[in-house]
Amino acid sequence: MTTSNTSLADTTTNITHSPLRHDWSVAEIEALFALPFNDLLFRAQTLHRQFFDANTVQVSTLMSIKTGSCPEDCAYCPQSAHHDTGLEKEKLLAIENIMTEARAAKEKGASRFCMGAAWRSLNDRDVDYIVELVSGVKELGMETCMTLGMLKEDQAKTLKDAGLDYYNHNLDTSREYYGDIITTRTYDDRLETLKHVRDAGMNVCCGGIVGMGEDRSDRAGLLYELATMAKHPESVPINLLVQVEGTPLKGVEALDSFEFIRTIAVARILMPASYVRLSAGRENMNDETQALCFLAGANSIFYGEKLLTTPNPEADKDMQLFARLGLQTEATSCSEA
Ligand code: SAM
Ligand code: DTB
Ligand code: SF4
Repeated sequence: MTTSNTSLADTTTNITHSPLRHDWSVAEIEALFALPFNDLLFRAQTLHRQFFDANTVQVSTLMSIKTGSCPEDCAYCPQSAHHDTGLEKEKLLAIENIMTEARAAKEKGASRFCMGAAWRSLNDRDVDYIVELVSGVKELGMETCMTLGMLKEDQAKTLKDAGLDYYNHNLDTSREYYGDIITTRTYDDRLETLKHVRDAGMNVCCGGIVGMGEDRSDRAGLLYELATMAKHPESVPINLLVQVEGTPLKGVEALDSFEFIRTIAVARILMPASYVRLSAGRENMNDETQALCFLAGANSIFYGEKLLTTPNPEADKDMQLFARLGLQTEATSCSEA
């Protein structure tokens, strides 16, 4: 049998000595996707072990600090004001309520607390509140992550000075497919915020969603954008679309589980030093699929019964799965950017 692997051989065999690559081509990435499943997983797991403890998973708990009525039209999102999803919208929550959730998350074993707001962009009038929140959660000894929409350069610096460890801002899909999913802001808007985050010295958390009706070339295109950044995102969340009634993507054909696992494996190979997070969508995955994701190099999850607005597996269920797989949770993973 002929394979297209030969041209890829030296991209992952000499891994101990090779620096991280930032010059991937879409064709090379598509060739990785096309590898026999066992070869792909073996390659991803081998590389994973060069950079990480293969039996340790970082766990982050997510909380929505401002829910619903977002002006953006993201076709996947239950929080967009453009879609009638029946979601109860909420005002920005009181800091003490958020701190109570953060303490509970810490007690259950989360090392990072991620806070999300259904905003197009951070408004200057909310910056003091956000800064106070970051300091409060940091004082608990947890890492902090925020996802608040677009940031200006000075806002990114202020968040960094406040001690924010990570900023999450996803590219979501390929540049080509993006316009089918979101029309109210551009791919370049997203990249500009990511530049501000990187320049301010924060860790970048950037990934996307699969299972939105895109094809494999779009999944490769998303990973291409991430893997060719001058510095890879420290954290790469791979979300499987959570289909929500009332969103335009409700009813789209479900992605084959093996294709999801392949996406994780390719992300691991392209960005071997980054945390690859098995993100939204675990509620609809069986234990075996999740185990294969860990084998493919996923080493981070969202932990706790809720994502932002949709359900996530119960913490106890995740702990049982970790015990069955002999996985440990990581105490802290924060590296200074
Ligand atoms: N409004 C901010 C923004 O869009 O950057 C922050 C919050 S937004 C909900 C954060 C991310 O959640 C999105 O970029 C998207 O990748 C993910 N997301 C939202 N709805 C989702 C869904 N139904 N399934 C999977 N991921 C989803
Ligand atoms: C990310 O990549 N996934 C998280 C987090 N970053 C903010 C959000 C998932 C949201 C899933 C739909 C919901 O619960 O509203
Ligand atoms: Fe708003 Fe973010 Fe949802 Fe898009 S993904 S609609 S920007 S909350």
